[in-house]
Amino acid sequence: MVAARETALPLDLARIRADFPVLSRQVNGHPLVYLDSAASAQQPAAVIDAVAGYARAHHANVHRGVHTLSQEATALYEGARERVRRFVNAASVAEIVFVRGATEAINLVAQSFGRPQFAAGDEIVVTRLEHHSNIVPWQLLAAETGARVRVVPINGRGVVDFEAYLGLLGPRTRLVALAHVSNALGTVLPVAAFVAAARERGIATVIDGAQAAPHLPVDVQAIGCDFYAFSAHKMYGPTGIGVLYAREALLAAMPPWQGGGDMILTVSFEGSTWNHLPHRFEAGTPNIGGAVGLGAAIDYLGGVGAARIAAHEQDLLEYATARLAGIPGLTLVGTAPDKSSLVSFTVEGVHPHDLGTVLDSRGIAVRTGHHCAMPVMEHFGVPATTRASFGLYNTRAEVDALHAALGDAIRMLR
Ligand code: 7TS
Repeated sequence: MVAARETALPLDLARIRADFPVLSRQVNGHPLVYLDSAASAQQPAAVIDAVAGYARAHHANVHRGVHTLSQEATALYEGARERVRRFVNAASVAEIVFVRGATEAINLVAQSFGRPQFAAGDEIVVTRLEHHSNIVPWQLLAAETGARVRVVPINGRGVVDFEAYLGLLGPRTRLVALAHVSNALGTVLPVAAFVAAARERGIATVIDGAQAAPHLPVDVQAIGCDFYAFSAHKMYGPTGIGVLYAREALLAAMPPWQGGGDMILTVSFEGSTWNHLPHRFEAGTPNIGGAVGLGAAIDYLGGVGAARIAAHEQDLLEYATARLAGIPGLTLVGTAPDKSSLVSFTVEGVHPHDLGTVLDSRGIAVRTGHHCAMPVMEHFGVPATTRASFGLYNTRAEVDALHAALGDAIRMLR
């Protein structure tokens, strides 16, 4: 992918790992092997220090403050917005709305873009591999408006059926919502092609980029989408902060979704007027420290380099795939040709939760369960999988540790 186009020098993993304080801790008497970055990635000292530095020296409420600290806090907060704009290549900071995370971003689109416009019989198209946060907000919207959610199928490898998708786009389709990368399967979707087909038909597009932002370069203008959602905590930033990118023309026409301070220009009992974009969509005191941390995470990722990160993670993915495929009774769930850095699997005769517990006793953190993607589990006929997901700090040696521990755990549990 990108790594192939650019020269990607290998990462200096010892240096990278030293940037992440938590990676030096022991868990249950073993060095931590953190393979759950798809749920929440660890934070480098640069992020931790940026958040603490803000709290120590600059904290105050943002906007409308004449005093020095308020102006510093505002500059830091708005500086983070500009970093996000550059990170996703948005045309303007007016298109960058800070939210709690991907979940809130998608709910904002459903409630503020969808609810006022959609009517009975309108259709919302999602794919079968979506995280619940890109399904349930549309179901809620459908219940409120009489619209219908239609589902694009996936195949046995976890690839979304593009022909079936085209077949679902009809005169009543108002919106398409799809993941850039699947959290349960790792599938990378060719989102630009999906978006182009929707745009040709005048259909709005929402991309759930929660699993893409940490791993792939994101260019919202190249993708061509109307909305793009992601969370800081999956890209080495803090929890409680995320981003909705929204095309300015659409955002300008959307009613506010929450009312309160900061989103207004004037308030009177005769009626209120709304603030400029993007502040109209940020009611109340925002997560200022979180935004500062997200800005630091973006700087950190930029310092390491997207191409080098992608190359390293692809290497880990290929290595892990080959090693795990050699374990008798282990079945990989999600084998798309274009995959991001995680392996999801089942082991015959062993429950994922038992497996996860034994791995934890060896200091290895994996996630087990339905990964908030129950329709994916249903498709593959499994209640749950074990998922090992990789970040830029993981090593082949950690994959070896996983492999060895899996062998022992399977012998113990069968
Ligand atoms: N979309 C995708 C594709 C995700 O993977 C997640 C979280 C979300 C949306 C929601 O993000 P949030 O930050 O708003 O919660 N995924 C996972 C996961 O795979 N394991 O734990 C959370």
